Amino acid sequence: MRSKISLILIIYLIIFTVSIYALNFEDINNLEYEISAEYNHDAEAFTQGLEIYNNHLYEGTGLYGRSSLRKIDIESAKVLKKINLDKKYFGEGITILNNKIYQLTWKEHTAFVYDLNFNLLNKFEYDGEGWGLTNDGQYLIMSNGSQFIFFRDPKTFKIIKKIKVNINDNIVQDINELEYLDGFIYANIWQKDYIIKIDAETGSIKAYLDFSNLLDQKHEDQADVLNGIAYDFQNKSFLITGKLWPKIYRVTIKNDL
Ligand code: DDQ
Ligand code: CA
Repeated sequence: MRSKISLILIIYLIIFTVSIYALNFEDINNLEYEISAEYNHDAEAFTQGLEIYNNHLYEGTGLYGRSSLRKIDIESAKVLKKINLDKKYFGEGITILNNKIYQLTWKEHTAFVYDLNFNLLNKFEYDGEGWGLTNDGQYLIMSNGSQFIFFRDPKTFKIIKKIKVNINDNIVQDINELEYLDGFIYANIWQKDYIIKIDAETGSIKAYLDFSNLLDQKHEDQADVLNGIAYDFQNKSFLITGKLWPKIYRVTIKNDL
């Protein structure tokens, strides 16, 4: 009996190891980028959501007792508006659609909806965890720490469809902060130093950006990982940061065809 259990365990271990190795990024495009500017970022902000709307940066932060929603002037890093969430909520991804700000919570099954002045308009309840949030102009697009990304109706929060994030059919989990642009979803993977570019129809990963060279510029901690992607339409570039990072970086992709 004991040996049967250990045999099963060994088989699982082999399958697990093989699936990890299958996740090599050799087949997919490593996008070159340039960091054209850097801005200050509140190193107390545990970044869980990042988006640009009408040339202002909006940020949602996490941790119990420190969760907030902020409107920020990019150049000066000045916080123009801020509300704190009740300490029972761990704030997660944010996105703005039809002049409404949506903010997820990690394990509290609650999404908050605010107007652009941060007045609370509505709340939705959902199953499971809340991680990243973005939108394609029609649907809210949400991650929950799994390999799935869900498209939800912004009026009802109902799930319309889901995609499975994968490289050549090997699933990729821990999908975190998101940013939708032109048919693709750019995503952080929790505790990984790269951003992946996902086909929003199929879930297949088409390319990635490697930010491991930015690592020495952040704190040395397991929690302060790369997280936060916001597309800046005016400057055709992304702003990226991490949880508790002192800087936000402007990233322009060079070889994206
Ligand atoms: N999530 O972003 C992966 C969804 C949640 C991460 C929560 C990590 C909590 C760590 C607390 C560290 C305190 C500085
Ligand atoms: Ca984002």
